[in-house]
Amino acid sequence: MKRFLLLLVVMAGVVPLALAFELVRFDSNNYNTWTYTRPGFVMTTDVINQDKVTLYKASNGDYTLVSPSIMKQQFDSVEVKVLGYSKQYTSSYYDPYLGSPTIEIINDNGEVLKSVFYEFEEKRLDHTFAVKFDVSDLVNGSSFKVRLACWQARIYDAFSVREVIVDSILMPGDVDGDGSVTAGDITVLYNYLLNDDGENMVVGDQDGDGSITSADITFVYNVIIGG
Ligand SMILES: [Ca+2]
Ligand SMILES: [Ca+2]
Repeated sequence: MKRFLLLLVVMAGVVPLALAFELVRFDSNNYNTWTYTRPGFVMTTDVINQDKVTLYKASNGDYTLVSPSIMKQQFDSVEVKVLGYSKQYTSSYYDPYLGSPTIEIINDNGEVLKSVFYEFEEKRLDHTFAVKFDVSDLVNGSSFKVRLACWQARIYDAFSVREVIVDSILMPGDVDGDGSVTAGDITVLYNYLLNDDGENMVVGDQDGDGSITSADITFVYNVIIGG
């Protein structure tokens, strides 16, 4: 064990401040598992690229975009990054406030767990923004979805969604998700490497290089000695 720790010290390097892992994505190449509640509308790569996935309040209901189910794992927060367009922004009818989207975390029954109204202040074509949600109160292993809506928008204020990326934000080094970084996190990784059963442990890839190796143990060790 002493030699093991010595190896860790030798491998010590720079510790990034935050870790983010992509959970789900919506764009013209990744949309099949997303739900767009617009009757008769067929979502294709072309219609997404033409900014036709518009969110607004229609006479036959609200057009919303909902992510697939996301399993809550060992992470405390998620970041929802959105790129979209307001094509009617030069119209005198266009009101950026009305076209502002609401981003929600909902459960599988559609009940709202968290909600943020992201206010657009400028009349402009493109809107890029990110909203962070604390999901530490959700039980690990439970599932949730992300819903985007423009509850107040009319057709003139519609917001078209081009891209949505939902990232999990991890506390660097907290492999077991207990809220602190301790030797226990190294033990979890160490045991994983010893008994590699081929299962995917997303949070184990602490340095984000795509695989779980001794470098990830080093990463956690650096967090401990650095903090
Ligand atoms: Ca921990
Ligand atoms: Ca790694």
